[in-house]
Formats: sequence, C-alpha cells, structure tokens
Amino acid sequence: MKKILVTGARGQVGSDLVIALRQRSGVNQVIETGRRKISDIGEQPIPYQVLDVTDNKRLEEVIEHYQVGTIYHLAGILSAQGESHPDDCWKVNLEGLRNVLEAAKSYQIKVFWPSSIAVFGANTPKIKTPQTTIKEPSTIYGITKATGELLCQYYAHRFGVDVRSLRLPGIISYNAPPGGGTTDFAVEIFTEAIKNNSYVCFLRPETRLPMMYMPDTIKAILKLMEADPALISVRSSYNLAAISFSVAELVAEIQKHLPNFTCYYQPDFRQAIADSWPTVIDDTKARNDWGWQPSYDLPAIVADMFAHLLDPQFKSFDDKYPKVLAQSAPTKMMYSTTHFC
Ligand code: AKB
Repeated sequence: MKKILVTGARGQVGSDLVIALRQRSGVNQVIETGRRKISDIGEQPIPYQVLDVTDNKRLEEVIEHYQVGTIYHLAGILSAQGESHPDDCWKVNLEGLRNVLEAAKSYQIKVFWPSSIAVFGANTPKIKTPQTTIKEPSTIYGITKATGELLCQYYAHRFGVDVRSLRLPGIISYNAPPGGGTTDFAVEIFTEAIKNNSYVCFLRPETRLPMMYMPDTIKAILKLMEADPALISVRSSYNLAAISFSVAELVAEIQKHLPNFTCYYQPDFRQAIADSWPTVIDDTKARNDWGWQPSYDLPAIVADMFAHLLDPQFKSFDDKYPKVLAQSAPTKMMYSTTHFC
C-alpha cells in the first residue's frame, strides 16, 4: 500500500495529525519528516526522515523510497516569525510547496496543504468573511499563503493534481507548541496560567480572532482528504471556521478554572498583524461541499485543555510544564533516523 508522508511532522498540527493518521492506517504507513535530526532509536522504530522541503532531490528520494501516495505538506514558517525572516518564509513556504506540487504531478500524489486566514488583509470584510473576497495580506506569510493558494489551484486545473487545502484559523492544542504565529497567545496562556497563574499577552484584550481546537482541525483535514473528489469545488483553499473569541473572553473562561489567574497586556508588532485579519469567517462552502461541522466551543476547549495539561499522566511537552509533570515519568516517542541513502 502506498505510504503517507507528512512534512513538518513535529510541528503543532503535524504532531497531532501523525497520531490520527497512524491510528487509521498503521504506524509504518506514515512517514514523518522534518528538518530536525532525532537520534533516539526506540524498540519499535517509527519511520522518520530528515527532509528540508526546499531540497527537491531529497524530497523525490524519500517519495521513491517509500512509494508515497499522499503528502500532508505542513512544513512552513508562520506569520510573526516570517516578519523576522522574510527570505526564509518565502523560500520554505513557496519553494517548498512548489517542490511538493511538482513531485505530486510526477508521481500522482494526493496533497493536503494548509493555507491560513492570513491571506486576508485590512480591506477584507472582517465579519462573515466570504470564501471569495479581497485578499491583500499585510505579512510576508500571508503573501506566501495567498500565492500558494493560486499555485495549488493552477496545479489542480492545469495538471490534474489532487491538491486540497484549508484556510486554517488560530489553533489551540496541548501536544506540541505552535511556533512563531500571531495566534500563539491562545496556547501560551494555558501553560503560563498553570506555571505562574498569570500571562503577559502580546495582543490587546479586545482582539477577536477566528480560532479552532486541534481535534476539530484534525477532523476537518481528514474529512476534506477523504471526500469524493467530485465534491471538491474549491481547489485554491476553503474557508474554515469553528469559533471566534477575544483575548478577554478567553481570560474569563480560564478564570472559571483558575479564579486568581491574571492577564497583563503588552501589545507588540503582532497586534498590527492580528488587526489586519478577519474576526469571523464564513465557511458555508466547506459545510455545503463536504459536510464540515465543528464540535468544540470555547468552554469545551478550555475545559479539555486543562483536563489534559493537569493530568499527571500527561506525557508530552514535558519540559514546558515542569510543575504539572513533577510527579510523572515522561516517556518520549522514539524515532528511527535511518538515512537510507
Ligand atoms: C499564525 O498565527 O501565523 C497562524 C495562522 C493564523 O496562520 N496560526
């Protein structure tokens, strides 16, 4: 059976997606790849390959070696980090995507690629942002995502590549930290609440953004990828929504669990990025085309985050939550780093 390859597999979405894919298809069916070398070899080695997506030769080697049939191409540089490293952001996000689409064309591979609400800008309608609307992103990250969407649509229409994409909102999760995004506050706030009972937020309290819990994100990705191709009418990227909340509303919900929790506000350059993004997304197209339906509202997300982060058996992310995990004996996932060539 053809294998599934995940790029950026150790990132925030990848860490959870790999678990879900392995549950469905079997551990050895899913090849994790990333730029990091992981040297631990476990009793049950899990396929892992070092792969920089800007290296198209290496990408093809891995594809050929494993007979890859599907790629979840998650490797990318997010909005805030992209502003500090615009060249890297362009290279990784666009050259990487182009390499994956070229390989998909040559080897008949099905592709998932995440776009973002960052494709929208200050001139986009902020409420009920339509599927098709003004896209004038203000960040280099948003520009790579808007361009990437056109690239996906081009490869689908011109070469028949089965590429599918979602405009992801900010994502809340507990397995792996987000890295370098504007919506990272919505994860950091939980870890800081547990460690210090306080958090210094880089956005103002009234800032309201579209957000989603990781289980909904995984559900959306798998549902989109498993949908009948005839149902996929959008080959650029689908608007996708779950909930929208302000920082102050998140703080109030956290205080229901930790009444003495305090949030302080020190807005920085990320405020301007957040202000340029929509507050509520219209995802009617995704709902109508392939039956998208989110499950988690804000109280459910906050309760579930605390349930996992405060569980003494919680094993991931152990260096981030020393107080919580003081009593537990963390077990690390083991990787085979065999470089086959
Ligand atoms: C970011 O904040 O950069 C990402 C995104 C919304 O695409 N989480």
